[in-house]
Amino acid sequence: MTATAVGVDTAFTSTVYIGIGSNLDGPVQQVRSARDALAELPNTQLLEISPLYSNPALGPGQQPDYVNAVAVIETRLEPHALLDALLLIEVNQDRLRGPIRWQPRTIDLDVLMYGDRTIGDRRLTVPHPRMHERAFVLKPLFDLAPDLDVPGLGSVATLLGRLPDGSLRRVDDSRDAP
Ligand code: A4P
Ligand code: MG
Repeated sequence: MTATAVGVDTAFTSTVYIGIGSNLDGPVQQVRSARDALAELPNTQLLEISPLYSNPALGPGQQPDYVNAVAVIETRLEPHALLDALLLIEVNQDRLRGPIRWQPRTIDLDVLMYGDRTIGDRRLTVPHPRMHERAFVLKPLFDLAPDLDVPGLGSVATLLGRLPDGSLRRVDDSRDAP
């Protein structure tokens, strides 16, 4: 059963929030492409994507600004299968990985939250370990789910309230992507 055709039986699904970021090769279009790819995942339904926000890169050297957003899905994919699917979407969008951390990238897809589960193994840490420090994650997450609690960390609203969000600029997504 595919999500797009008949929906996903929510008795067996988890609600998952995915962080989306891009600062290379047309970031707005990259985010749109990732959204479309999420909508095509098997046993998954894309519920909503947040507004898009442009903001300065966190990382080494001079980098282009990022466009960030958060998507919420209902999925029957288990966490590691979902991670594999996200990595494949990244590959399909020409994501290259170099030796330096936090280099510019065409697309980055992070599992921010997987239901109320906490996961900590070699491949996956959930909730995402840096999400509570980042307005470019918390603001779009708040837009989607203002009452959400992050397991072990507190409410999104409280976490966001602790951070300056002055550097986030909402992208007008109705226009053609640059
Ligand atoms: N991994 C572990 N937990 C997770 C998770 N919850 N979601 C592992 C996704 N992956 C997770 O990721 C490295 C490995 O993390 C994966 O293979 C997976 O097994 P990566 O995508 O290859 O590398 P990365 O994203 O550069 O690494 P890192 O340290 O996770 O970076 P972040 O925290 O994702 O930050 N500035 C702005 N303005 N906006 C951004 O979106 N993003 C980053 C990357 C830096 N600066 C940014 C932004
Ligand atoms: Mg990543």
